[in-house]
Amino acid sequence: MAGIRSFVAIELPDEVKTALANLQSNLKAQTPPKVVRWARPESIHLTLQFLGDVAPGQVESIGHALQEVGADQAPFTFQLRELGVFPNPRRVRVVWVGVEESSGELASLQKRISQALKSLGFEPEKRPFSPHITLGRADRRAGQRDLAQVGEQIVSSQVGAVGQVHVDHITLMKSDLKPSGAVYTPLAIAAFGK
Ligand code: 3AM
Repeated sequence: MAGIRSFVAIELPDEVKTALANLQSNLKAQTPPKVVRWARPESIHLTLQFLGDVAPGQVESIGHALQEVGADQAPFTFQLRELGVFPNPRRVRVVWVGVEESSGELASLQKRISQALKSLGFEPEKRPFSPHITLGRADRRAGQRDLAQVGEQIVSSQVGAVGQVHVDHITLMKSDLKPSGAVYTPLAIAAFGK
């Protein structure tokens, strides 16, 4: 049976999605067209771990593993501030909003998720966790010069505080890749219990 493309995410409240949509509108107005494919505001999230294709029979045990992690987690808050790009301004692939959380709760939550999923056979990402909110991705047809110009514009922008997110659950999300963009659907929710 086909796998279910999945990832673990933090969902964002509607007011933050509205703030991100406004930010995207400003950026769209300031950047050349067809260089960045902007994410649909309603589907913007923070990815904690990408799982790839999951067997349908595994969804329940992943949900349980996440619920155990959530039961031992207290709610916390992070800030969204400023813009950046991956991997660097000359070679833009992802345009993101920065995540600030000084207590270390977010990194420790991500580590516990990755440990719980490792015991179910999902290898942790080799790259260090770099929390961010993807606003858009480089269009495959965009030229290097346009991309470098947008990269420079983004990293020299000063947008300051964009919003605040109170986190009280994590979500196992299904990703359906469609020509018009990925469509995300929650498969399981793990509420924080501490
Ligand atoms: O929320 P962001 O954009 O950071 O980039 C994909 C997205 O993260 C990422 O998983 C999230 C939901 O699609 N993703 C997609 N394919 C991936 C892969 N092969 C991946 N992350 C790591 N490895």
